[in-house]
Order: sequence, then C-alpha cells, then structure tokens
Amino acid sequence: MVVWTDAERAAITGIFEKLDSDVVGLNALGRCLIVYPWTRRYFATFGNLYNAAAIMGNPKVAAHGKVVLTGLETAMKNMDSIKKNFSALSELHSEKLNVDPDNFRLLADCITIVVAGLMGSAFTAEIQAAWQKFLAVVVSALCRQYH
Ligand code: HEG
Repeated sequence: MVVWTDAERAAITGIFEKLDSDVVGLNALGRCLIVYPWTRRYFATFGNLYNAAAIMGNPKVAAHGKVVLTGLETAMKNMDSIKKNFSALSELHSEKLNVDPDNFRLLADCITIVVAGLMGSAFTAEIQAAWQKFLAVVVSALCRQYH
C-alpha cells in the first residue's frame, strides 16, 4: 500500500486546482502522439493524425485528453485506492484496447512536461517528486491486469 504524506496530497490536489484539465489533456496527449508516433495506431478512429498541426487541432484528441485527465482526477480523489479504482480500466487497456503498457509511462512523462510548463517556477523539485510518485502509482495500477 502506498503511503502519502500530507505534503504530497496537498501538492497533487494543488496541481489539479491550478490547472485546466482541457488544456493539460490536449497538450499531453497531443505531445505523446507527436513525440511517440507509434501511439497513433491505437486511435485509428480519430481521423487525421498525420502531423503535429493536425494532431493539435483534432477535436477527438482534445476530447480524449480530457477523458485521460478525468481518469487522473478520479485517482487524485481516491489516492488510497488507486489500484482498486483502476482495475477495470487496466483490464480494458489490456484485453480490449491492446495498448502496450510501456506507453503508459510515455504518456505520463508527457503529462509531467506539460504540467511543468504550465506551473513554471511553482513546479519545485518537491512538487515534481510528489507528482511523479502519483503518476508512477497510476501507471503501475494500469499495468496490473496485464499478464
Ligand atoms: Mg487510455 C480509453 C485513461 C493511457 C489508449 N483511457 C481510456 C479511458 C480512460 C483512459 C479513462 C476511457 C475508458 C472507458 O471508456 O471506459 N489512458 C487513461 C489514463 C492513461 C491512459 C489515465 C495514462 C495516464 N490510453 C493510454 C495510452 C494509450 C491509451 C498510453 C495508447 C497509447 N485509452 C486508449 C484508447 C482508448 C482509451 C485507444 C479508447 C478511446 C476511444 O475509443 O474513445
């Protein structure tokens, strides 16, 4: 079981309070699709993902980015039961969507880069440590139903 300090909890909820999940979602998912082009294969129904401009202007990318951020928000609101909460989501990514679990880490890194850019100097090393611990727990929970 993951132990969270009060400072870590405050750091993570603080990030969600400060940032707009639409903006973080689009920029993080868009960045992932641009930087790691093989991740586009999972979004065949999204239409034009041919280049950076098409990806960033694609409303389905924006909508799905929001879905991912809503998932993270659920994790933030249930920080002591992320594994349990993400069990069905992990099964979906594994059994139905067949997403290679290495990609969770890549998207998580893109989320961190976008959060860092938006937070600026408020994204101190301590805040980053809490945030990356949070994302590591989310990634681990998403990987759990793979076998
Ligand atoms: Mg996934 C669906 C969350 C990484 C590909 N993803 C979803 C859904 C959520 C979610 C909440 C909706 C589930 C539902 O409809 O019941 N995804 C989520 C998180 C993370 C993640 C929190 C990691 C931080 N997803 C991820 C990655 C890929 C991927 C790395 C592929 C590279 N997700 C994916 C696809 C769908 C979802 C293809 C279905 C999209 C659709 O058909 O609309």
